Amino acid sequence: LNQKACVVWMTGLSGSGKTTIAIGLEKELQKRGFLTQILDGDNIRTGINKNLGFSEEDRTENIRRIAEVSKLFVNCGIITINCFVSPTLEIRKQAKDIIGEDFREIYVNASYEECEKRDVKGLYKKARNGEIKNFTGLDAPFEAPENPFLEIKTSDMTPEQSVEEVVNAILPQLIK
Ligand code: GGZ
Repeated sequence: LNQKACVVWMTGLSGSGKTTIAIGLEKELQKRGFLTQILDGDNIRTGINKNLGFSEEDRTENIRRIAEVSKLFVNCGIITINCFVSPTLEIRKQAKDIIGEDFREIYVNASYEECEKRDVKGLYKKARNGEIKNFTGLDAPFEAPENPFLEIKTSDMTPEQSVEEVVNAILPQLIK
């Protein structure tokens, strides 16, 4: 087999478009015969990380466990597509250190204002009203990656264009 897996690590604000891109990428990869697994809050924070919240300490532990799980997947040839806010340089460095050379960081960039406008889940409104504390970009930090593998500015593109850019960047990474 001349294929190798990697961890596609998407970082960005809530509502920036990580999951939308992940679903599109997964579809394109599966079409080409690759095995994939999406990891996001919906399958991680409800299960293995259900004891964790959004303090800095809990986010760090959240990302540590996710990185360890991703490493197991990638070692058996499954492309892991991760959608986590993973808000700080330090938290992503931890992930990178655990995963090693297979780590591919994608910055899904949309401004706070843009994400607040979208507010797909109504979380921005709740955060604004003080119903959610430690909300990333408001009263918890988000540090943009300094040197990501790829940056996607989702407010300048359609979801289809974003997916296409990611697919074009990732496909060559999967050949041995
Ligand atoms: C940020 C929060 C918060 C707070 C709940 N801050 O759009 P979503 O809903 O589906 O993505 C966000 C998700 C963030 O979880 P992560 O595991 O990705 O975070 S981290 O990497 O920082 O550990 C959002 C929702 O959970 N959410 N409260 N306070 N996002």
